[in-house]
Amino acid sequence: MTQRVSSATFLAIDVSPVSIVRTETGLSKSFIDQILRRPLTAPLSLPRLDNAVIKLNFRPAAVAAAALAAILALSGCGGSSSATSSPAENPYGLIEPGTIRVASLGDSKPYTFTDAQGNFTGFDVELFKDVAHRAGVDKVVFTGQDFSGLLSAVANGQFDVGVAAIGITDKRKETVDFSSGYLAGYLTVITTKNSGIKDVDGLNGKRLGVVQGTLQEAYAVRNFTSASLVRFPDNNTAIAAVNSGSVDAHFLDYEAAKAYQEQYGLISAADIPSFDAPAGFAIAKDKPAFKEALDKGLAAAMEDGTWKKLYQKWFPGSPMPEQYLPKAEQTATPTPAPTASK
Ligand code: SNW
Repeated sequence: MTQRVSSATFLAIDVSPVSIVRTETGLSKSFIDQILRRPLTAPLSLPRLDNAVIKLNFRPAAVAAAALAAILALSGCGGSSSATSSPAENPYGLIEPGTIRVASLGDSKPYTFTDAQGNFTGFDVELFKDVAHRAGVDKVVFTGQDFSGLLSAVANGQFDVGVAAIGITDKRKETVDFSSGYLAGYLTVITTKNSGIKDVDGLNGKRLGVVQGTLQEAYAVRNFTSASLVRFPDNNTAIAAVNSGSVDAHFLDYEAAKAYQEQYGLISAADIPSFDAPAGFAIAKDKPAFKEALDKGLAAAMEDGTWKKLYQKWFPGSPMPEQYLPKAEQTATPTPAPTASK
């Protein structure tokens, strides 16, 4: 997908006094004159100046800057290039056509994390790249965020998608759309070997870490009312606090908990099912074509065994949720149709 197809069109303006010296944009001089004189905030419908490059010979600078800002804003030339590209060039409405910008996490191993070279990898990362490829996009750029800011960053257009084991909930659907689900598992409390915490009752009166904005935080607020919650921006900070003893336990996703247990000799005190909130890719609400392409890619990755291969690679030994396996491998018998009453 290319960003710009035709050669640039030039518009030169001398704004002292405000007058148009030359226009090749197809807009009449009087129309542009009108733009330059009107309040910058008033609405106006203007033909889009796709591919236009605007040159100003400005005197004084402030007037010129204001005039340029007005024209760029009105013509859709100044912002992200998606505003100027046609649906054919940018069918998914991406911030930059041909590139998917992903908001993610650098410390949620093995879901999403950065390796020794600083590259994003993990189950969610590899699955997303595979799905993006099926949707025709191979350029996928991951950026680490705090979890708490991730969904709003997607919603306000800083990223095309959020990928970070993000559980689909009705509450979150108020902010973003989600692809179909691709992972369902547990939320886990981990602690040190000698904390004495053996189950959820053991959390009474203890300091429990949660990452801000997570389902763990919401669950703990509702259910661990006798624990003191300590909110962290990310898992690494929370685990450092567990290791230093400033909190007694941390509540996070099952597989990430497992990785930290192996790394620091921590133990699991409780696993809480979160199957009602399977993880999905978070997408801004106004991108139905993008969502459709991701859903189609996900379904194909599940049906041809790619999902299963990635699951076994990143979560070895973990129980496999059957609903994402190829249909032929799903053993669960469907609920029988209701029979006539006795
Ligand atoms: O709800 C689970 C889902 O069932 C699966 O186990 C993957 O994790 C979840 O989506 C929960 N994840 C948390 C959340 O959505 C934390 C995400 C994170 O720390 N990256 O809030």
